Amino acid sequence: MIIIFFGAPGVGKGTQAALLAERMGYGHLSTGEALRTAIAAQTDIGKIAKQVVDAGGLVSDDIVTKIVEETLMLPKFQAGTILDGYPRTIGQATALEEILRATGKKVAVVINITVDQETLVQRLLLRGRKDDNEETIRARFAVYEKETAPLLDFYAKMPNLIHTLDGNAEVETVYTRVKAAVESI
Ligand code: B4P
Repeated sequence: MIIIFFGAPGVGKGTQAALLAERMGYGHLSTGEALRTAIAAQTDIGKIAKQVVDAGGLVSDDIVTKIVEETLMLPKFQAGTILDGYPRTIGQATALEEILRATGKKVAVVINITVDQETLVQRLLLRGRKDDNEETIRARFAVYEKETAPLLDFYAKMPNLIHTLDGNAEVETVYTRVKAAVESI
């Protein structure tokens, strides 16, 4: 089962994906986390990704898709797979379809979490990660609108795939909505 967590920066994709993975025993891949790990370890990918992530841009489709392809083969990901923050472009979504076709798998649900933008800015400033300053946050929102939001049209062509839920509530309340979406598959 492939579950995609979708939404603007800070809607809680990572928070909800981690809870679902822990409670359901599924594999959890956050491409953002994978890139931050590569940056900290100063690997070749990390060196390329650092400036892009710090500026709020998107790392190239080839790099993130390679990370996804390798991770999906791990045993932990066979019972269930949670993709958190991937795909983020039409190119990534198309690449994912190809990877899944080759392994006979399909996306089961796209969980689209929504929260108004000003609440998100406050959340991210509070989180205070290196890429959570106001200028970078605004850049990430602009990238989201231009590159990532159009993916909703991409997945809307596949019947009943998108479950949109309100992420503007306490973490456990949002989780009950996430769980209901997964159980409705
Ligand atoms: P990500 O790591 O995916 O981070 P994000 O979108 O900013 O946050 P997320 O939605 O996961 O929010 P979270 O749960 O942490 O991306 C970081 C960067 O990596 C990108 O800008 C890009 O450069 C790069 N990248 C990642 N994937 C890529 C890809 N596929 N292609 C290219 N580049 C890629 O929650 C945010 C905060 O809110 C936390 O502090 C949390 O505690 C809080 N929070 C969560 N839920 C809450 C709730 N219900 N109420 C109040 N606070 C809440």
